[in-house]
Amino acid sequence: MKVFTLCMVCKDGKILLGMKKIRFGAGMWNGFGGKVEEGESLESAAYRELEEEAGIVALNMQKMGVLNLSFNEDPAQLEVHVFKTTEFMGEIIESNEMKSQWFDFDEIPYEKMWTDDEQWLPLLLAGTQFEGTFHFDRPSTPEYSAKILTQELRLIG
Ligand code: 8OG
Repeated sequence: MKVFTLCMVCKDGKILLGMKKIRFGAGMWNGFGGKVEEGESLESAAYRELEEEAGIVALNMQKMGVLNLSFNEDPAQLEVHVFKTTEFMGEIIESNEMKSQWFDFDEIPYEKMWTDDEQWLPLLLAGTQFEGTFHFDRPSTPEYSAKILTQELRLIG
C-alpha cells in the first residue's frame, strides 16, 4: 500500500492545478502532493509537498477525503489523502517539473486529469467530505485514460 497526499488549492472561485512537464504523470493536470515519508503525519506531508511543488506555504489544510485506488493490471494499491487549502503565503513558482495555472470551477480540464477526479472533485469544491474506492483497468497516462471498472463514493457528514 502506497500512501500519498493530494492538496487542492482553491481561492476566489478558482482552483490551482499543476501540469507536470516531465516523468510520471507528465501531460496531466493535478493538485499538489506526493508520497508520505516515514514518520511523517499526513497533514505535514500535505504542507511539505505543496510547498515543494507550487512554492507556497498553506495557512490552512482541511482534510476532505480519502481515495482507495487499485488496478486490474497493476498490483499497486494507493491510498490518497485529499486536502483543501484556501489561504496561503508566497508566490506560486513554475519549476522545470511543474507549471501551475488557475482554472474557474466550470473550466476544470477533467479530460486531462485522472478519470476519478470528475467524480469527487465537485464534492470537494462544494465543501463535502468523501471516501472513494475506485478500481481501474490500469494507471492513467497522458495517452491513456484509465477506465473505472468499479467505484464506490460515500459522502461523509
Ligand atoms: O510523487 P508523485 O507525483 O508520484 O505522487 C503522485 C500524486 O498523484 C500524489 O499527489 C497522489 C496523486 N494521485 C494518485 N492517484 C490519483 C488520482 O486518482 N487522482 C488524483 N487527482 N491524484 C492522484 O496517486
